[in-house]
Amino acid sequence: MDIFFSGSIRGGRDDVDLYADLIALLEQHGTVLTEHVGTEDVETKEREAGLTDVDIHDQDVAWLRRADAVVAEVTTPSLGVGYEVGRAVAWETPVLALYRPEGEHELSAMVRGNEAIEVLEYETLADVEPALETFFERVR
Ligand code: 6K6
Repeated sequence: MDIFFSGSIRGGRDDVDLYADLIALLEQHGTVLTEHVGTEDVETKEREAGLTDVDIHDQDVAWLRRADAVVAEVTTPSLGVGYEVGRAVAWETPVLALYRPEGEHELSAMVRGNEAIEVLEYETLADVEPALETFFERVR
């Protein structure tokens, strides 16, 4: 099972430690293609590696196309996450969106109102674990 984890980068990195914890949970269910989303200094590292925005876009879209499932943390609004979720839906790839309602941003109607996207409202990682079990049982 190839899993694409989507989380904010230029939209804001407040949740990067949570992304790393979520990626660790996802690794129990398959191969996470986008571990870098949970890496503290991803932008610096990738700039040092000489990656352009075109490289990043093309690589991420190729991983997204290959993924069997997408899990997106959508609490911090991000254009890139919204774009990835939209493309995954268009390809009929199953999408689970994880959202913490106590955050400062209301979830977009384009996510919550999309019946092809499963939305989990949660507070802690303990709430996410059983939802992942159910989601991956359905996707497999
Ligand atoms: C930028 C310049 C040099 O290196 C970087 C690093 N940037 C990214 N690296 C990898 N994936 C990225 C990068 N920027 C965006 N993404 C993809 O978009 C990831 O798959 C995330 O899920 C999503 C985040 O979008 P923004 O709009 O919050 O950046």
